Amino acid sequence: MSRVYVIFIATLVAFAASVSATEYIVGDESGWTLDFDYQTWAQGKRFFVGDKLVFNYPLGKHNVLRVNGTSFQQCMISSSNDALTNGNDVVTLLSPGRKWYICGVGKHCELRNMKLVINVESMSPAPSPSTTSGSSNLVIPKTYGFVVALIGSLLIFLV
Ligand SMILES: *[C@@H]1O[C@H](CO)[C@@H](O)[C@H](O)[C@H]1NC(C)=O
Ligand SMILES: [Cu+2]
Repeated sequence: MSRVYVIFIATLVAFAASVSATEYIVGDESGWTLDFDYQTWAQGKRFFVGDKLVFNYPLGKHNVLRVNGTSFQQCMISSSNDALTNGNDVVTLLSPGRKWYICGVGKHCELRNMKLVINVESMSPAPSPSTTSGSSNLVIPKTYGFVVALIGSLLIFLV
Protein backbone atom coordinates (compact mmCIF):
# COMPACT_ATOMS: atom_id res chain seq x y z
CA MET A 1 0.00 0.00 0.00
CA SER A 2 2.79 2.46 0.88
CA ARG A 3 4.48 1.77 -2.47
CA VAL A 4 1.32 2.76 -4.31
CA TYR A 5 1.21 5.91 -2.26
CA VAL A 6 4.77 6.82 -3.25
CA ILE A 7 3.95 6.26 -6.93
CA PHE A 8 0.84 8.40 -6.49
CA ILE A 9 2.85 11.32 -5.12
CA ALA A 10 5.69 10.92 -7.65
CA THR A 11 3.24 10.94 -10.54
CA LEU A 12 1.47 13.97 -9.16
CA VAL A 13 4.72 15.91 -8.84
CA ALA A 14 6.07 14.82 -12.24
CA PHE A 15 2.92 15.74 -14.12
CA ALA A 16 2.44 19.01 -12.30
CA ALA A 17 6.07 20.05 -12.93
CA SER A 18 6.05 19.10 -16.59
CA VAL A 19 2.99 21.10 -17.58
CA SER A 20 2.89 23.91 -15.04
CA ALA A 21 4.84 26.55 -17.01
CA THR A 22 2.38 28.53 -19.06
CA GLU A 23 3.23 29.95 -22.44
CA TYR A 24 1.32 33.12 -23.20
CA ILE A 25 0.98 34.19 -26.81
CA VAL A 26 1.02 37.97 -26.46
CA GLY A 27 -2.11 39.30 -28.20
CA ASP A 28 -3.29 35.72 -28.85
CA GLU A 29 -4.16 35.31 -32.56
CA SER A 30 -3.44 38.97 -33.22
CA GLY A 31 0.13 38.61 -32.03
CA TRP A 32 2.46 41.57 -31.47
CA THR A 33 0.93 44.20 -33.71
CA LEU A 34 -0.29 47.78 -34.15
CA ASP A 35 -3.29 49.20 -32.28
CA PHE A 36 -3.93 46.21 -30.04
CA ASP A 37 -4.87 46.80 -26.42
CA TYR A 38 -2.22 44.80 -24.58
CA GLN A 39 -3.34 46.10 -21.18
CA THR A 40 -6.76 44.58 -21.68
CA TRP A 41 -5.10 41.40 -22.92
CA ALA A 42 -2.99 41.18 -19.76
CA GLN A 43 -5.91 41.89 -17.46
CA GLY A 44 -7.08 38.90 -15.47
CA LYS A 45 -4.00 36.86 -16.37
CA ARG A 46 -1.58 35.82 -13.67
CA PHE A 47 2.06 35.55 -14.66
CA PHE A 48 4.48 33.46 -12.64
CA VAL A 49 8.24 33.02 -12.67
CA GLY A 50 8.97 30.28 -15.21
CA ASP A 51 6.09 31.24 -17.50
CA LYS A 52 6.88 32.43 -21.01
CA LEU A 53 5.72 35.25 -23.23
CA VAL A 54 5.74 34.63 -26.96
CA PHE A 55 5.79 37.64 -29.26
CA ASN A 56 4.67 36.72 -32.79
CA TYR A 57 5.01 39.19 -35.65
CA PRO A 58 6.21 39.28 -39.27
CA LEU A 59 10.00 39.39 -39.38
CA GLY A 60 11.28 42.94 -39.71
CA LYS A 61 7.94 44.66 -38.98
CA HIS A 62 8.43 44.96 -35.24
CA ASN A 63 10.75 44.05 -32.45
CA VAL A 64 10.60 43.55 -28.70
CA LEU A 65 12.52 45.62 -26.18
CA ARG A 66 12.57 44.95 -22.49
CA VAL A 67 12.69 48.33 -20.79
CA ASN A 68 12.23 49.92 -17.37
CA GLY A 69 9.15 51.80 -16.18
CA THR A 70 10.47 55.21 -17.17
CA SER A 71 11.33 54.14 -20.69
CA PHE A 72 7.96 52.45 -20.93
CA GLN A 73 6.08 55.65 -20.02
CA GLN A 74 8.07 57.74 -22.45
CA CYS A 75 8.53 55.09 -25.16
CA MET A 76 12.21 55.86 -24.87
CA ILE A 77 14.55 53.56 -26.73
CA SER A 78 18.19 53.44 -25.80
CA SER A 79 21.04 51.62 -27.48
CA SER A 80 21.57 49.63 -24.30
CA ASN A 81 18.31 47.78 -24.91
CA ASP A 82 18.86 44.49 -26.66
CA ALA A 83 16.07 44.05 -29.15
CA LEU A 84 14.49 40.69 -29.88
CA THR A 85 13.93 40.58 -33.60
CA ASN A 86 13.21 37.09 -34.90
CA GLY A 87 9.40 37.31 -35.09
CA ASN A 88 8.77 34.43 -32.72
CA ASP A 89 10.46 35.78 -29.64
CA VAL A 90 10.12 33.78 -26.47
CA VAL A 91 10.76 35.58 -23.21
CA THR A 92 10.99 33.45 -20.09
CA LEU A 93 9.92 35.32 -16.98
CA LEU A 94 12.90 34.78 -14.71
CA SER A 95 12.15 37.03 -11.75
CA PRO A 96 9.13 38.46 -9.97
CA GLY A 97 8.06 42.09 -10.32
CA ARG A 98 6.86 44.44 -13.01
CA LYS A 99 8.14 43.81 -16.53
CA TRP A 100 7.80 46.25 -19.38
CA TYR A 101 8.00 45.48 -23.11
CA ILE A 102 7.73 47.88 -26.02
CA CYS A 103 8.21 47.82 -29.77
CA GLY A 104 11.22 49.87 -30.82
CA VAL A 105 10.25 50.28 -34.47
CA GLY A 106 9.17 53.75 -35.63
CA LYS A 107 6.59 55.29 -33.34
CA HIS A 108 4.77 52.01 -32.71
CA CYS A 109 5.06 52.44 -28.97
CA GLU A 110 4.07 56.12 -28.83
CA LEU A 111 1.33 56.18 -31.45
CA ARG A 112 0.20 52.60 -32.03
CA ASN A 113 0.06 51.23 -28.50
CA MET A 114 2.72 48.53 -28.90
CA LYS A 115 3.51 48.32 -25.22
CA LEU A 116 2.89 45.72 -22.58
CA VAL A 117 3.35 45.84 -18.84
CA ILE A 118 2.82 42.79 -16.64
CA ASN A 119 3.38 41.84 -13.05
CA VAL A 120 5.22 38.56 -12.45
CA GLU A 121 4.45 36.66 -9.27
CA SER A 122 6.98 34.43 -7.57
CA MET A 123 4.78 31.61 -6.35
CA SER A 124 5.07 28.77 -8.83
CA PRO A 125 6.36 25.24 -8.98
CA ALA A 126 9.84 25.00 -10.47
CA PRO A 127 9.64 24.74 -14.26
CA SER A 128 10.85 21.47 -15.70
CA PRO A 129 13.97 21.73 -17.90
CA SER A 130 12.21 19.65 -20.55
CA THR A 131 9.71 22.45 -21.26
CA THR A 132 12.27 25.11 -22.21
CA SER A 133 12.43 24.35 -25.94
CA GLY A 134 10.01 27.15 -26.79
CA SER A 135 8.88 25.46 -29.98
CA SER A 136 5.38 24.72 -28.76
CA ASN A 137 2.66 27.31 -29.10
CA LEU A 138 0.38 25.45 -26.74
CA VAL A 139 -1.04 27.33 -23.81
CA ILE A 140 -1.50 24.91 -20.96
CA PRO A 141 -3.28 26.37 -17.97
CA LYS A 142 -1.91 25.33 -14.61
CA THR A 143 -5.22 23.84 -13.53
CA TYR A 144 -5.19 21.51 -16.52
CA GLY A 145 -1.83 20.08 -15.44
CA PHE A 146 -3.22 19.39 -12.03
CA VAL A 147 -6.26 17.59 -13.43
CA VAL A 148 -4.05 15.45 -15.68
CA ALA A 149 -1.84 14.59 -12.72
CA LEU A 150 -4.82 13.67 -10.64
CA ILE A 151 -6.33 11.40 -13.30
CA GLY A 152 -2.96 9.79 -14.02
CA SER A 153 -2.40 9.10 -10.36
CA LEU A 154 -5.87 7.70 -9.88
CA LEU A 155 -5.36 5.30 -12.80
CA ILE A 156 -2.15 4.00 -11.23
CA PHE A 157 -3.93 3.74 -7.92
CA LEU A 158 -6.72 1.64 -9.39
CA VAL A 159 -4.53 -0.75 -11.42
C1 LIG B 1 15.66 53.31 -17.61
O1 LIG B 1 16.28 52.97 -18.85
C2 LIG B 1 16.86 54.08 -19.51
C3 LIG B 1 17.30 53.60 -20.86
O2 LIG B 1 18.03 52.40 -20.80
C4 LIG B 1 17.98 54.65 -18.65
O3 LIG B 1 18.57 55.75 -19.29
C5 LIG B 1 17.43 55.06 -17.30
O4 LIG B 1 18.46 55.48 -16.47
C6 LIG B 1 16.69 53.91 -16.66
N1 LIG B 1 16.00 54.38 -15.45
C7 LIG B 1 16.03 53.73 -14.31
C8 LIG B 1 15.24 54.33 -13.20
O5 LIG B 1 16.69 52.71 -14.17
CU1 LIG C 1 6.12 47.67 -33.87
